Amino acid sequence: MASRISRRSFLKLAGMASAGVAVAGGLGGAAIKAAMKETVRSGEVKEVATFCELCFWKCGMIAKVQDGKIVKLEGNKKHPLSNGKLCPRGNGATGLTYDPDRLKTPMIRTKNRGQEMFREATWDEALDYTAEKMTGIKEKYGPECLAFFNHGYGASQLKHLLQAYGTPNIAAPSYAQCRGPREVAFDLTYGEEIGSPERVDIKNTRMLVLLGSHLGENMHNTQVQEFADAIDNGAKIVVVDPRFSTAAGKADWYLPIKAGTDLALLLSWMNVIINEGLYDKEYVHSYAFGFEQLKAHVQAYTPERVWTITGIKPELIRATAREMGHQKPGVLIHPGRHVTWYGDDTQRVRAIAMLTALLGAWGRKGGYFYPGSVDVPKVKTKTYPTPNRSRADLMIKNYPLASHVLASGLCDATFPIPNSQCHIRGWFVYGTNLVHSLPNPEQTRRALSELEFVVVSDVLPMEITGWADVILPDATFLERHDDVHVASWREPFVSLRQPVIEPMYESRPPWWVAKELAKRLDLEEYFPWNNMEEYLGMRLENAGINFEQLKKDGVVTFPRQPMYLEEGVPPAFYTPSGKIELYSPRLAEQGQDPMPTFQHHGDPPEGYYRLLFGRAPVHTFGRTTNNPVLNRIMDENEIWVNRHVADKWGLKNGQKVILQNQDGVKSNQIKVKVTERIRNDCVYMVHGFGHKSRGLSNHKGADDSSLVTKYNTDPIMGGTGMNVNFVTFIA
Ligand SMILES: Nc1nc2c(c(=O)[nH]1)N[C@H]1C(S)=C(S)[C@@H](COP(=O)(O)OP(=O)(O)OC[C@H]3O[C@@H](n4cnc5c(=O)[nH]c(N)nc54)[C@H](O)[C@@H]3O)O[C@H]1N2
Ligand SMILES: Nc1nc2c(c(=O)[nH]1)N[C@H]1C(S)=C(S)[C@@H](COP(=O)(O)OP(=O)(O)OC[C@H]3O[C@@H](n4cnc5c(=O)[nH]c(N)nc54)[C@H](O)[C@@H]3O)O[C@H]1N2
Ligand code: SF4
Ligand SMILES: [Mo]
Repeated sequence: MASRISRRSFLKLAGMASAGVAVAGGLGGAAIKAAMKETVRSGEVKEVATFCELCFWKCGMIAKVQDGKIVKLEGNKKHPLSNGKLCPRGNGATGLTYDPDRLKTPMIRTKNRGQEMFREATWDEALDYTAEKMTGIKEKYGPECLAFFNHGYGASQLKHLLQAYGTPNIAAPSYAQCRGPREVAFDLTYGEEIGSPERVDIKNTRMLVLLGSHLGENMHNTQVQEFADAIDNGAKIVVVDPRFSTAAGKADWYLPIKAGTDLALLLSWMNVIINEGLYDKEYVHSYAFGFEQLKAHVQAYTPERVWTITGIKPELIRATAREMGHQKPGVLIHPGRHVTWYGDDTQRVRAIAMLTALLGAWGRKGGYFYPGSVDVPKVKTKTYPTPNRSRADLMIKNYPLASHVLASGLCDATFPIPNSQCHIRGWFVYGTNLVHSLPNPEQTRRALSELEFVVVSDVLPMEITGWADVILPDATFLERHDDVHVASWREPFVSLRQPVIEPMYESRPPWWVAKELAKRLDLEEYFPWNNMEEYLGMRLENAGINFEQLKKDGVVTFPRQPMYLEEGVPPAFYTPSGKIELYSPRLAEQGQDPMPTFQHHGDPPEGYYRLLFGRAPVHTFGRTTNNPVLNRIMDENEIWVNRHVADKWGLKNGQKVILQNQDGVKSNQIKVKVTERIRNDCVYMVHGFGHKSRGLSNHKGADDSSLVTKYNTDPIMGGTGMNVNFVTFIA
């Protein structure tokens, strides 16, 4: 077990050591600083407040602009998600805006789809062509046959356009490939989703339990800052991970679990907590439903039996369970975010929700709080048409509990399905590199070849843009207005994105594209404003928010409301029974197991290792791995290999290998990292490297998604569990 390190050294590891001194801060600060100070500037420095989009956390940011160039980015001290700090990616966001590889003009395909051959086009040409194809699909097949894939805040006005056009088939990979199972699991148990930013009281917790969630590598700014606070406050920390993560270095207990067995551990913890009477009896008695069934259900999961499943010794299972009982109710079993691991993910996260209930930690200080909210209604426009056909991803039929459309489901529906109501004919893609984010990329490429029309809005020539018929070069977040971010949080707040500089090249903001397309699609009535500033003015005025002040401050916060049951929040649970549902009648009705039951996920065959993947502090998926500023810090990924495994294969640190998965698919070359910090039955890499697109400068490293040919579908909500692939070394 590693010794505990201090808050400062933790923040330093995570690259955020310098409170407020953003650009020079922490990991690689000097490199970022060097990259941004290439030219000496003399003009006045102007400060513009906005919020970051290098990931989806939306931290408040202050940009310093001199002679029309962004010279520095800092965290906004007034913004509750940044508290004056940005993570290393936010610090290096100018690397995106000033990336020489950026898409500079609209383009139209000249050769076969997927061959990455385009000619430059004018905006009029690109928009006329897109509108003509959209009209064609609507007339020939119906508007439902156009799917809109999106990720990120820039999509809001385009989403409005596509809803006005009449398609219900709107999806992001952040649901079925990320947090969908978590939202469904908590909704089934408490009648409420977790949402983002997560309602987790990390800074006040007495005990933090992380299953996978690799805070410190997963750099969601506020959570990393609060993790450091928790360390400072002496919170007990348990990290469960087959890999000794950055967070594991801070743990009192590190549990090197066999991948895919967390559900057994969770059930065993509940076994100990119930059998030793360590649960919050009053809370469970007053608010929960199905305790007796749960008690009976967990009897099979004794620590001795679960040891043989997870590899975690019974005394360690008992010691950590007892500590939870001792520290309750201020215990946070973190719900995770990227939870699509093995296909039974809703059940695993339900076990997290149930353990939380036993500890009385939902609605309690140090557990899950009730976030305050503020109402900022959207500007009213004409009502959207009602689609004639149901969502094409078939989820209404197969996954009635899914609360959002499944991106993977829309991809499936691009192939003709017998008796299907809707067969997708066109894709409108905004800010998502589907070839790298959906499982089984070969199937995604086949879907892309089948389509009648593909339009992609992006900022870089990514893999997905290579498949477009029309490419629309988006302005980066530092060059545009988007809709306001209305956030539920301890203190609810409203945050503004506004342009820091003018859009470079021929790039244009998405709200402008939406409005221009609306003109061509006869949908102008839905856009009764001339520009985004006018739209925002209308929206904010309706909500009584001073726009001029917001432009200056970047954020307006509203008073903190009671957050905990102990502060008087009424104990309301929005399930059908009005109670916390430990036993789930809704799952039983759907023919699903009303209680989470552990299932084996198979062991790797001889000579193969389970492929795991995650995040690096300085990158966000593949969207930053071409960023010249961030690449000065890390420009390729490595494959983590246990020392004994490396010895067996004769692999040396730094040597390059090719990985091959169970279906014979090979990766690019990737450097070996020989380490004791991972179990010997799995290997690990950071997701997002190994780009193949010709227009990008950085092709280094390997791409995990090409090896994810297999996935297990979550029977409850259709999420795609992707940690089920095995790889071996072939060179
Ligand atoms: N720097 C950075 N931060 C990010 C992002 C980014 O791209 N870059 N992306 C953001 C997004 S969208 C998301 S969803 C989150 C994702 O971040 P998390 O929700 O933290 O992601 P996970 O997939 O849970 O975490 C990967 C970790 O899980 C471990 N793991 C793999 N299999 C198992 C298992 O079976 N059991 C256990 N206990 N552990 C396992 C891996 O070893 C690795 O340490 O990060 C967010 N933050
Ligand atoms: N194999 C594998 N698959 C995964 C994951 C994994 O770890 N491994 N993680 C899963 C998770 S947690 C998530 S949330 C999803 C994320 O999946 P995606 O959202 O698809 O993430 P990226 O692959 O980074 O693709 C982002 C795309 O948006 C573009 N982009 C960036 N900024 C802008 C902008 O301002 N405007 C426009 N128009 N485009 C922009 C980028 O250039 C890039 O093409 O992937 C999921 N899929
Ligand atoms: S966590 Fe980092 S990349 Fe994400 S929004 Fe905040 S500063 Fe930007
Ligand atoms: Mo995600």
